[in-house]
Amino acid sequence: MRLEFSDPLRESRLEVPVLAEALGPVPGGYLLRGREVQVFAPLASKRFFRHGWQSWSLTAWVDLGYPPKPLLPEVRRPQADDPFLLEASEWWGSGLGALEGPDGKVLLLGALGVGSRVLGREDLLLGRYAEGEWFLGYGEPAEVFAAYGRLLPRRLSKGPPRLWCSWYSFYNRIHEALLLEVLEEVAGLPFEVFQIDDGWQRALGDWEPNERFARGMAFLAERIREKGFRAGLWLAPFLVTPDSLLVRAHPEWILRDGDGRPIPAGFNWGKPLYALDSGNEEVLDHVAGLVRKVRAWGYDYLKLDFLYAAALPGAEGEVRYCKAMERIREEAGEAYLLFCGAPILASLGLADGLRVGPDVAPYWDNEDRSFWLQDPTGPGLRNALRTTLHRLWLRENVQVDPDVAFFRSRFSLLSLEEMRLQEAMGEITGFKATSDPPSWLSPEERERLWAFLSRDKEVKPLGPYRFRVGEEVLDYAFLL
Ligand code: 9PG
Repeated sequence: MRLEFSDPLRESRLEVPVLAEALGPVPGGYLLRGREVQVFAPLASKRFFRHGWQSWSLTAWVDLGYPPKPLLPEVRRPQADDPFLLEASEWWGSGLGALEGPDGKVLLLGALGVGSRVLGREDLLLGRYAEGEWFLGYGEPAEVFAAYGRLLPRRLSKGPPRLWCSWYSFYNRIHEALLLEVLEEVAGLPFEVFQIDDGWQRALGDWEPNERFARGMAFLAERIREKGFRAGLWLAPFLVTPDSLLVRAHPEWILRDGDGRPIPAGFNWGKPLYALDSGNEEVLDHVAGLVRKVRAWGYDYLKLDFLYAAALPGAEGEVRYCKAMERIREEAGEAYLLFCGAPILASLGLADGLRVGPDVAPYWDNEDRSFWLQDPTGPGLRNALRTTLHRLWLRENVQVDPDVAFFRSRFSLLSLEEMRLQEAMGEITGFKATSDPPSWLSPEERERLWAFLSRDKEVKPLGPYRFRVGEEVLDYAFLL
């Protein structure tokens, strides 16, 4: 069958042969159905929009003239992307894919449900799916992505948060006295949330305070609320390390392959990572109990991290992921849920906030990792900005988190210009976070942080990678 896209204003017409069941036109394109759909693009495309699986996974226009490079080391693949995408010899994306024509118009094939992948070749988009519906759109990129987004689940919570998060200053070296000190420093700044990140728990899997939090987590939540903030806490509910008490108590809760071997969930902190089986009802009861516990401690902003673990081995696990996250959503009630390391499309409608890029860091790029290890998911402003920029079209569906902005020159390799690019991303998304303790800032830096938190600048898009933010024009095209 041939689908016709016409643009009456410019008198252009494109006929696209497709192999799929067509369900009819929708604004901006057509609905298709099929476990496999093939779209024969008459565009001779050089570039493919490669959409990564989860928050940290590469999302960018890639050059079809070069095959994807294998990310190294192999043990880190499960935490970088849908492992299938990283092992394929051709360019596949998660959930959607688009080809760019010579005139800059794009042809986009995107799934409306979960659990799909899209292959891109110069003249083909091939979508694979357990079952379900697809959107096929053609036209100006901003319009096509917007038309697709309108068909995806939405959950827009009240005002994106302004928060202080402990990670990008102290990493996991946090302790009670230190956080109480920072709490004194930030009191009076217009933050809404004070979020404790990784470092408070005994082990991944053992979600009780470690010896550095002697008075417990409820005590800290109370101190945080006394200062007028909401208390936020980091959890990785489906991730475990083999040395946790949980794994020793419940080895049967680990996600395993047909031969009974644990399905690898990655490697970090010098340890292999495993996933809890999100298809196991006992695991879901346990995770729901964890959410209930931290809510009872007084935390109503939860950063739920490494959520891809609940969807492994990849796209195939997304239906299971959605059920697990629905359960968490129910248990969490009114709490704000920030999903991180999370399968993107499968999180829509469930998350209040969604991290849409890799971690930032107080440096631009770690070239050893991005170049020699061919890993575009490592921490650094360059990787974070690149993927975030290519997911801004999701702003109509969920509050997108571009990760924290830096204001400090202390303990940082970032230039002022680089910091500005990240700060402006906070304005563009409305999600305003930092990890800088005010005591690390010079008076001018503190002034900038104050201004960032206390008023929103006017944002005007000037092109896909150019924005006017207040008085400033920011151009991100150089980093692509
Ligand atoms: C805490 C951090 C912060 C951060 C999250 C997440 O091994 N890894 O591949 C890996 C990736 C990301 C990562 C940590 C490890 O960062 O994005 O904001 O909460 O966890 O550990």
